[in-house]
Amino acid sequence: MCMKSIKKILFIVPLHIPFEDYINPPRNARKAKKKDGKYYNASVNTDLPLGPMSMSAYMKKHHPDTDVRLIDYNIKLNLVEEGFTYDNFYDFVREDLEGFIKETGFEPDIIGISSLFSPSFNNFIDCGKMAKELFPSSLVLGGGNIPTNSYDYIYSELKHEFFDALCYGEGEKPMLELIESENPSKYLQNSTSWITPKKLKMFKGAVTPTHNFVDDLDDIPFFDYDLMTYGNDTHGLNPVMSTFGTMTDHKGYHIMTSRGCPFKCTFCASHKVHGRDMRYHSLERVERDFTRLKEKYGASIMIFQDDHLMGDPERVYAVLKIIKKLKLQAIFQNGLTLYAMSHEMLSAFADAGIKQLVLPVESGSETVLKNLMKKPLKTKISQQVSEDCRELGIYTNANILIGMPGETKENINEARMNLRGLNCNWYHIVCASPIVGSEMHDIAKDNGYISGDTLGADYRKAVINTEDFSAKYIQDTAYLMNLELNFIYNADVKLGDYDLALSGFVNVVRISPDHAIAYFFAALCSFKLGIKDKSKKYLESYINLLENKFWRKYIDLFGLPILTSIKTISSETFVFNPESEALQSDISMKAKEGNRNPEIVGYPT
Ligand code: B12
Ligand code: SF4
Repeated sequence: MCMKSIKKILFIVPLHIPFEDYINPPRNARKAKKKDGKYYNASVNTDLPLGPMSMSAYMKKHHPDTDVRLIDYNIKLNLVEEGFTYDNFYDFVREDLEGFIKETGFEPDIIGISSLFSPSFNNFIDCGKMAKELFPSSLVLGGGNIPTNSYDYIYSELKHEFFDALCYGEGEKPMLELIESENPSKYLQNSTSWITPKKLKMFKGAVTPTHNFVDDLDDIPFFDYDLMTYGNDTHGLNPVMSTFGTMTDHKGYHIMTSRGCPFKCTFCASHKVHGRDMRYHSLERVERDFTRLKEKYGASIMIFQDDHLMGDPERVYAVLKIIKKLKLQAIFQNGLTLYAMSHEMLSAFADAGIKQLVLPVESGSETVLKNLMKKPLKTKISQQVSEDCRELGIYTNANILIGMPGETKENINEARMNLRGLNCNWYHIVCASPIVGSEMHDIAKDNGYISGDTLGADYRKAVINTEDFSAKYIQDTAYLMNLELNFIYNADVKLGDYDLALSGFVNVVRISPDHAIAYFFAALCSFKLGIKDKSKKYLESYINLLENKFWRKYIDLFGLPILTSIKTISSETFVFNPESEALQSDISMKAKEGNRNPEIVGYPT
């Protein structure tokens, strides 16, 4: 094929989570009932696929007649209202794609499949296989984090040669060069941005692909948001939005104003695609993009996907001014480097109307932060940021990882105890996951801490077994810490901020309608706020779940009251006393400042 004739490109975004997890959602996933009465996984993230949108814009800038389409199976599956009758993802995609061709008559010259997340690995492979079957004479390409890191595994071990080439790192320039080349096979063979099966065989696996970045990010025009032909609101169904309860509507648009991050956190693989050097869009460009998103698409929330927005603090002040000027809301999904979050900086966030921040606290143990995560962060900085946010009225969600290779049970316990005093509003406790491309993956592999197929693992599923702990221990402890920090030792309850606490618990029962412990604490807060009828209703739901084996285990562990009747509700109703040794293991906690209202939340006595 002469590439000068290439006009039609179809990007496909596979389902981000394992198909099995979509059909049979694990306990800790959000679920939604479809019309067949069955619960499906509702944790399918539908963030806008910025990679394909950026590549499309870049190619069209140079070749305006390029016809690009995009199918995002995350959105498609979220939109399925009826039940799901397919046995596997492959069959679903095949039928859907055949329908798409019939409907549009679109015959792509290139099918580019984008895969960022390890859990999507098998779906990425299914899409490649199916694309080659349906379009044998088109080029089938892969790009994103997974192909960048796993090209050798895909070609040499799995022998999946239905991918004609896999892109290494960012794809704007490699895709442009490809569509401009006279001889695509020769170009793919010679370019160091692409890995082909032939090249790998020829060099017996010893290829060293290189990044081919757009150095000045402003050379990439306004991203091709029009690719989202499902209607620009569909990604607003994104479950991620529900963690940002402070937003007043859901018109969120994803943006990335910089690329790169100089840090070397061992659990991160981002540098493999975007490199470690910072590149920024100019402030003029940022303002133009935000204005266009607001005026043309009706966007009201800018969802920042930058890896390291805080790289240049002066620029951050200017970006915040733009947000304020345009009267936009903003979400910073990836967490912001905490050492850069001085009181002055946080005040600027508050002044720009930012009401919620994700704090990448990562661990409550400084040993783990320094030695195992290589994260330049001290617990006292997290503490300060959390306190300043409270003072400024910014709601905080802290991200915590446990189960790093080398972490001991003592480290985890130390982290647990320290985090109880941190006073963030909500905690996301996840299991360290060996994501391909990260240093931690290599450590886990070299030491035999992971075995078999760990590609499907995301942070909800522990897969690392070391001399110090089993994966099951990490999975169970992560859940226990989630219950402890968000409920038993909930900072808002502790500090008497019952309104704020109640909103968190109500959010939980909305997502998990059988969450006994959330009902108990929702009842407690409603009672404290004087909303007695609501308190009674929540308590009824709690009582109805007392015989549920899963919850009873934790209810007994935390010493929550086994109520039989709720004729009269008083403070006494809510007194509880965790008796488990595990929970009492740090008696010193009860003396710590901030642990107020012990008679209500039942600290270990
Ligand atoms: C935004 C983001 C999210 C968003 C969703 C993004 C989306 N589009 O759906 C949210 C917050 C939901 C998210 C969730 C998770 N994320 Co995330 N996320 C990111 C982040 C910060 C930015 C992605 C992005 O938009 N980049 C901007 C665009 C321009 O770049 P790009 O997408 O990479 O595309 C470029 C290249 O990859 C390439 N390319 C991409 N596709 C294709 C296709 C072709 C054909 C070609 C040629 C090239 C090509 O060219 C593009 C243009 O340059 C990345 C880190 C990073 N900086 O990339 C992590 C990252 C992708 N996430 C990561 C992880 C681990 C997760 C989670 C598993 C974490 C969790 N909480 O459990 C979940 C997984 C969710 C799931 N299974 O559903 C890891 C993935 C590593 C891995 N091997 O799995 C990354 C790399 C971060 C890290 N710490 O290492 N994430
Ligand atoms: S986790 Fe964040 S701060 Fe650490 S290296 Fe990755 S992008 Fe940078």
